[in-house]
Amino acid sequence: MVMSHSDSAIREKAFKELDSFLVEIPSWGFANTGTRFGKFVQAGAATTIEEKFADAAEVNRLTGVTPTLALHVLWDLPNGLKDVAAVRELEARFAIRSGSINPNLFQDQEYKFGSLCNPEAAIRERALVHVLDCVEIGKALGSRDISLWMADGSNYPGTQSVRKRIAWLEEALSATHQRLAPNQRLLVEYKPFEPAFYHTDIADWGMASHFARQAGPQACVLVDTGHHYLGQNIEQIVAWLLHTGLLGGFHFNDRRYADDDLTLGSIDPYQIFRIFHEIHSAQSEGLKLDIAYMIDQSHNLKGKIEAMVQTVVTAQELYLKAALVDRERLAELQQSCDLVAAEELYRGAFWTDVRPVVKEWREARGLPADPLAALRESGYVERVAREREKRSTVVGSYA
Ligand code: LRH
Ligand code: MN
Repeated sequence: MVMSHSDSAIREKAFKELDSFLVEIPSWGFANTGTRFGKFVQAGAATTIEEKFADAAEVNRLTGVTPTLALHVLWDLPNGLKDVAAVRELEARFAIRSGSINPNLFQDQEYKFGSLCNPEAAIRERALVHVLDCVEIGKALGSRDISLWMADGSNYPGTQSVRKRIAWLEEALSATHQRLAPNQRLLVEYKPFEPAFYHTDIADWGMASHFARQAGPQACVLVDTGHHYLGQNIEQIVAWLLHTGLLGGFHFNDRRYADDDLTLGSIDPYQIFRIFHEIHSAQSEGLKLDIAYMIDQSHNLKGKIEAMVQTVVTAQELYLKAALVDRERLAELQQSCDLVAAEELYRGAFWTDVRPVVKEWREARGLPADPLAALRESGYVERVAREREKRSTVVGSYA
């Protein structure tokens, strides 16, 4: 069903929804990334934090909804607090603010048997020092969220004490919570497996919820859409986190098999629609929500800036489709268990082509009606590829 422009009420609602929807983009999404089987280098990929801010500014110029850039500390601030002044300068030059601060507890050799859950107290201590440094970097940059994902786990049964590791992590997250500024949040990200293939210390939403509650009121749960077993009902998990007041944010991406980190909506756009529906429902029932919508993808084959713009546009469209569900009518049909009518109303919104009204919103906001076409017309990708090809820097590790 194509939305007709005459639906001024819907148009007004659409504009309001689109005005409120901001997406945070990851610095590592602009860098050369790959899999364990290799990395296909793109000449125009960003390798310096300056280039990552420049690419983020281009995405924000085209979409108008990505004012913040998620930073991964070891990759973007290798000298920690000493790099804050330089990042502040980049923020001012590119009018892009630093977003969530991501500690890196998975790269160093000493984290072979874990970081905050490592049996060796000295290694746990050093890992905690890194996380506390990230909290201070967040304060110095005015970033609200400390977004914590850990690779911690084991590969073989009997080789680690799962319960001892739970206690060590509780201790570390409480110490981290105590260090937070009043406006800061600790986002606890779960992942069922990889790189650990027997147990992962924060493997699912239940464990992440426990650690968040146990750490304190400024801790909540981050849902990476790629961090679920196939067949898991992710929107039900979102409904639970909304109900328990623990939903802090999302890492959006798509997958066919595991944590594939593909572009949002490329495999199962209906999944993201179902998630957004739970959020819009909670909001329409008066729940006060504070959700960080973030992208976490690795663009191994697609052009990195193109993939980022495509992802932001897809997120806007799916967010708006879900916002247009007639919730009042749906509640009646749910109450009367009129299954087919309820499903047709719900799915009908997903079938709705919102692209015309999103284009109208962009034009009304002085933005290019078609950001992807505008990117191609801008020649930005070709220009930075020429500029960056000249530099002879070696390509770094993950990002
Ligand atoms: C782990 C993860 C985490 C990031 C990393 C780049 O799979 O989702 O959020 O730190 O990807
Ligand atoms: Mn993630």
